[in-house]
Amino acid sequence: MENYIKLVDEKLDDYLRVQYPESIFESMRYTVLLPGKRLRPVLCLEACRIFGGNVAHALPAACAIEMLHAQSLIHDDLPCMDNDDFRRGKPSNHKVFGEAVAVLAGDALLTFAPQMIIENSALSAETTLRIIKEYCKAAGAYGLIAGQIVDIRSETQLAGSTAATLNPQPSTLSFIQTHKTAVLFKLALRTGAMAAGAGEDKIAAMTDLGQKLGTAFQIADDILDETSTFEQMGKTLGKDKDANKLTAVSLYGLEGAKQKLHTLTDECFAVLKTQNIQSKIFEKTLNKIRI
Ligand code: GRG
Repeated sequence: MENYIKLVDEKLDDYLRVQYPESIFESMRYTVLLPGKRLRPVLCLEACRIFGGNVAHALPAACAIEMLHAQSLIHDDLPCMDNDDFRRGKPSNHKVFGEAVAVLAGDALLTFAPQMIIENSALSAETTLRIIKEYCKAAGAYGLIAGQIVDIRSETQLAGSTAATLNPQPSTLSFIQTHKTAVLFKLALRTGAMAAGAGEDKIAAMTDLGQKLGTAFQIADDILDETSTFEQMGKTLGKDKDANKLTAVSLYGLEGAKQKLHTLTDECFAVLKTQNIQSKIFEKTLNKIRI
């Protein structure tokens, strides 16, 4: 895991060298290079290794997915979205660089990331095109943006009421979990498998794993928002409850959410077993999420 993180950090540092106009590169570098967990690129590289690929060939796409993730964090923290002052233990991007630069840094990352995928000459044109298609779907109105808009809308609908009195639908929560969070886990795992030239059955297994793992991860994040500390999470906590957000905790309660989390992580372990995948990294990730 540490080796992958080092590879990713060095490559990101290299990709994001500061040049004119400095302010945009400094703002992009700031959030990307803060010490996040690097979960998505690590899963991408590990999927590539598992299916017999050369990890170096998946590295540009793994970094691109981390850039897309960082972009979503920068925009999510803006006052017009979740209005968060802290991220990864430090002031949010817009708190340091101002809102205009933070918006542009997010936009720049969103477009810089696929450029890195396209410029990777180690993969065939066909594989590159397929990964780019997946990237665009995951980032746009079929993916992250869809998740974010339903998340914001659910918050507005719940304002002034409680989750219980409004009886929000599990299907709405599931849409948010799938599109806001699981989408990048699926993208990472599928991309790693594609870079390794894995067969369609293996790529489909990564979709299944990514959906379950990503949903479990979002539920764990919802639980930790109520039970963790700033030091552990690096962001302001308790905001979901304050904002009356639709989360696994608001819908099912803390215990109910934990049960769902454990069921999902059990299902992830079952996918690994059925697929005969031996991966200490996947196991470690699942055990960490299980809280
Ligand atoms: C793609 C154009 C475009 C817009 C993005 C703002 C937005 C639309 C989507 C929000 C997506 C979002 C912030 C989802 C939350 C997912 C989540 C639990 C993130 C935290 O991930 P960690 O814990 O973070 O892996 P680190 O900092 O460790 O990388």
